[in-house]
Amino acid sequence: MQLIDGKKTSTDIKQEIAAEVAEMTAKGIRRPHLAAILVGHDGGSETYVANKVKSCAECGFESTLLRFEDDITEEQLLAEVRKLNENPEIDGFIVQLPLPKHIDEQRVIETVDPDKDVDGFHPVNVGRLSIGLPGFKSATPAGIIELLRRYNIDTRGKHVVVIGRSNIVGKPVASLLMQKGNPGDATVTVCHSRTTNLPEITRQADIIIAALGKPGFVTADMVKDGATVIDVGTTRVPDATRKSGFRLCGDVDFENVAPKCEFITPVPGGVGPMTICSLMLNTLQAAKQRRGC
Ligand code: BQF
Repeated sequence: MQLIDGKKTSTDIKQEIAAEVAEMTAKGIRRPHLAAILVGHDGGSETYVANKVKSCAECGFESTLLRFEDDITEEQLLAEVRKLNENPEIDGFIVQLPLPKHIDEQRVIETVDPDKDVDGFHPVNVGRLSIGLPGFKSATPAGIIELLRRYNIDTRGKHVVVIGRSNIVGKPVASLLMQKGNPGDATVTVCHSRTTNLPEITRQADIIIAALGKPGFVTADMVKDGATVIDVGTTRVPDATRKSGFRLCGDVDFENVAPKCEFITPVPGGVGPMTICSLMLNTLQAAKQRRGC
């Protein structure tokens, strides 16, 4: 069993980005600038946005955090999005999800200029990804692909079983892995809450990508010997022994699954840090495009 260290890989990549930004600024080119909109005070969202702001500093980016209370109206939020679209100082921005229930997330996503959509959630970028054109790729799938690449995990001709069909992880990671190339050239099965005989399908997988958001869902009986398991789950589970009052729980029963695996990602320290790092790569790309370099 080999552990896939997403924390270390993301640190390496952030250093590579910082070196490139240092070269840019030495040439007199303005550093990348990421903005984030955070609505309300959800604990998870607060942590995720703080991770993103901290990573910007590590990469040598500028960052701006715009905070609004959860009673902001949809029209007010859309106006803020349009301001960022038009602000020439901002290379890319994100609107931290989830949003309060009275706001139509899809409408917000579709208001972001696709050229500043570093989350890769706009239908234009989703479409580009699905047909293999350049564009901003959703950060978690891009992070998973980068881990497979850096650990030389061959996906060609392999059976990948994705559990979960979200627009942000399941669907785009399935798209990327079925494309030509390596990582790519995989035979991909996408399973979800209506799949029958799920363990029968996952037992046929060379690579399992668990992205359903149910702690400990993937158990040892669902995994064949020598499989690679990528755990995308990051559920906060109450834990009185921690000073934060919770711990992060993956979708995989790590303790019992890990001994059967060739490779496995831990939670925390697996896919999560790579998600942040892909957002940084998208922001660097946005800045370079806007500066014509
Ligand atoms: C780690 C996210 C669900 C819904 C909205 C590092 C993150 C998480 C874990 C992180 C996530 C999950 C993010 C670890 C961003 C990943 O050390 O294991 C980083 O910050 N994430 C998000 O922005 O929105 C979400 C999960």
